Amino acid sequence: MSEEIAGKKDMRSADPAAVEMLRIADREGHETLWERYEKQQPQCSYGQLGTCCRICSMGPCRIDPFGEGPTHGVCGATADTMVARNLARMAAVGSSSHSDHGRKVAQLLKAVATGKNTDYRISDPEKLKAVAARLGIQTEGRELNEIAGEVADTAANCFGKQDEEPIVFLEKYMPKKRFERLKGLEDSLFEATGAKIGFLPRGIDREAVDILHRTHFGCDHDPLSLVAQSVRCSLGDGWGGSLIATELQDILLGTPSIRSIKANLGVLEEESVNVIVHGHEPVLSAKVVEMAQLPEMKAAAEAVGAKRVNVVGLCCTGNEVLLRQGVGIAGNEAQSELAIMTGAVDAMVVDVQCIFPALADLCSCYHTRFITTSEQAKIPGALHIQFDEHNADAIATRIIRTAIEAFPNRNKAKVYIPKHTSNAIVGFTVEEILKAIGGTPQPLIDLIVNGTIKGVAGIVGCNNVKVQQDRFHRSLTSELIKRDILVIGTGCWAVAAAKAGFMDLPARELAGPGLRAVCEKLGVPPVLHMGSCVDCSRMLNLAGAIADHLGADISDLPLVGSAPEWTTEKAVAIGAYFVGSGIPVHLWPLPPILGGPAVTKILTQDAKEVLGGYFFVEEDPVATADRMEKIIMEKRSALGI
Ligand code: XCC
Ligand code: SF4
Repeated sequence: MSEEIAGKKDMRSADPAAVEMLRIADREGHETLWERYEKQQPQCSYGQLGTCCRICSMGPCRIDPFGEGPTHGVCGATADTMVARNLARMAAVGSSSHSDHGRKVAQLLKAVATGKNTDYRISDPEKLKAVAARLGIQTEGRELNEIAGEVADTAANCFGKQDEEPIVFLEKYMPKKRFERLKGLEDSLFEATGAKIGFLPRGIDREAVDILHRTHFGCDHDPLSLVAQSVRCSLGDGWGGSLIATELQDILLGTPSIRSIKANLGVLEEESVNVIVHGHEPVLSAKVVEMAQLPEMKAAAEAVGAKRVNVVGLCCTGNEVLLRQGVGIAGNEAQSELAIMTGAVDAMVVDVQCIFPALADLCSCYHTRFITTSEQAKIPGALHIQFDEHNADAIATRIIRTAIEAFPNRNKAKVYIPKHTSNAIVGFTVEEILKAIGGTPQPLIDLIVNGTIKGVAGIVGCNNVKVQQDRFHRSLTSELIKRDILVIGTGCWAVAAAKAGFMDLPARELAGPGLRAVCEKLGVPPVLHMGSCVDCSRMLNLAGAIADHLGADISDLPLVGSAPEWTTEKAVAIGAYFVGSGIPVHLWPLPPILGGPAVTKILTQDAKEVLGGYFFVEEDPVATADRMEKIIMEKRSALGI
């Protein structure tokens, strides 16, 4: 390979561990997402602009936004209708993924409360009581199981209730001013137009089904109405499904506390049986971690010549076990294939979401067992070990034994583990943040008011092959902390930030003087890991706690969001519920909306007035940081600080 090509190929990732592994991939002739992406070029520009429709069988129809060719689909649909319908469906799918995860946790809590499940227990009674109190559920003089049963029923009701009232979780958790604003918006739009447009979700499932209905052939064609429903459905995710997942997982698996972990491929151990847990639902992965520590598992590993069973995480299931059990994390989304190529992974165990089907073929080139476990995520070529939370201990044990059995088949000569790991201090839940600053949001508010910290940026989301892996995450994060903006976040961004060392104490040196001083005083890094994708609800809760404490709306606060390498429909839902909650959100790569001028205007301009939150796009990390800082400064001056 010429030096120039090699140099270009190294531009696939900003993470040195990934770059090392990609060189191995090239040498061994393994295709990764980067090569498959090349083969997809040029990608369909109608798809990129959002102006293709295949909702009915008279299509597919497409509209050239530059005015060459047809201006309407066969049914007469405009480009804006197509864009808005496609966007709404993305929000519905994203919300459904998070929320269906939340539903399962609610069902598990109910099963534990009624004694039907004995593999799990109420690990955090304090959190249970706090959630119950928030929901207005009586706790005094009641058994824990009784309270848990009622919390679970209340959660279940948010999914399936049939009346027109907003779901209880949203009503009780959303700051008062925001709730009133959305309610007022519904009323004023009705007065102005005579048409019903809703923002407050009536049922988590219902709002997703509503989108499936209204985007059926021949229903809603109005961009504003479709965008509003996308926001409503997404709010049902952020303040409903995702929030339920977070809160109830804390009750069942424990509320995370601040701790140190290691991040990057170097967490794999050459002499141990390595099991990677990948996906999103910690109900299984927490068990795999727990069972791996049993003495008989260690003995079984030793019997095949290994030191121990080393469970590590990837993506958001990784974030979950990292937060609660201190497990190391091997990487984010774009690293899943690279981890297998170390030749040191004995089993990759996956549950749902963000799992490349390419992993099946790749694992077959190694001794690695690729184990699917969810009814909702089966992949041809994988070994399926059906997970059942009522038999969790036994199934987790079987998974670990499968990995141990694979270990002797490792081709030791081919094992290569990049030595990179970074230390990361993680586990900044709202509870932990408040504890660290003395119990109320006031000290944080004071720091913002006196300008020591200018504001807070929440960064979320994925890796995207269209952006050099982790580059946007890294540059944007460092630019923001340099400007005395506290950075919090979740998901694959959090893994990128951990790998880059931003979550370790020395990263304070990279922060501006104000933020640095605060971090030194509190003994925390300038960049805070708040969890997995569903834990974006923790960011909403933090924003809500500050807003309620001040009697303000979230949209008044110097807060801003970004999804700089977003990939999935879940990221669309997250972006939409941030915007619906009053937070301006940066996106890159371009969302597929630009072919619809009315939709683009609603999301990037009109929303600012109506919701307080809005989207903006920007390709360059420094320019993005400039823009985010400007937004924060505008909010500050509006507050008179
Ligand atoms: Fe998936 Fe949550 Fe995105 Fe990563 S960050 S690629 S959604 S794993 Ni939410
Ligand atoms: Fe074409 Fe209309 Fe059918 Fe879409 S719904 S495929 S625009 S005819």
